[in-house]
Amino acid sequence: LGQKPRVIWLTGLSGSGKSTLANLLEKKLFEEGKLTYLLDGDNIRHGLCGDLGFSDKDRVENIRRISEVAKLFVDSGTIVLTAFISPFQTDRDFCRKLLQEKEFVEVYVDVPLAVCEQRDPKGLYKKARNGEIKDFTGIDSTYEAPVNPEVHLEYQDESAEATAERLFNLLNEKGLI
Ligand code: GGZ
Repeated sequence: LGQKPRVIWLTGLSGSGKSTLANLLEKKLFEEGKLTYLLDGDNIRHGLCGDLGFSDKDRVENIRRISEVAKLFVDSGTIVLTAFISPFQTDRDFCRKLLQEKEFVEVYVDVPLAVCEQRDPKGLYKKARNGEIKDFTGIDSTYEAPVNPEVHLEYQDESAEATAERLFNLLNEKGLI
């Protein structure tokens, strides 16, 4: 296929734009003739992980299953993009350890909580503040920012398209895709 199978793992708060960026990145990779697969809440949380909620324990299991699936896709030669909050460093490290060196690319989509809360595209932060949703990441559930990500992507005051382009270029420059 002439491509480097790997996992591009986006982590960040709810509303940070992970899914949007992953979709735009996937488009760019497709244009380059790469075989990709995007894992996100839409195709994971309704099916494979439909039995899981948002307790710490369920999030750990969610990320464990996603990691195992991602590994299978990498075995098949695919570039996997994932877009999950994945709040815990140990769980992201679990996926890293499942893979070979350089096959796990951790991308920190760094958007301050206040900005995510301002964007609030689904009104979930408002509900979390009202107590209608509990265990909400950043409000009453922990988010551990990556300790040493391959890419630290700050994303504010810029369009999704421009940010995705910046991400694509960063990955290219670092030889990660
Ligand atoms: C965080 C929640 C919660 C709670 C529902 N906490 O912005 P979204 O809607 O589209 O993305 C969030 C998504 C998070 O699912 P993940 O599978 O990525 O989470 S994790 O990696 O932590 O397992 C949000 C929605 O689900 N959502 N309740 N309590 N996000």
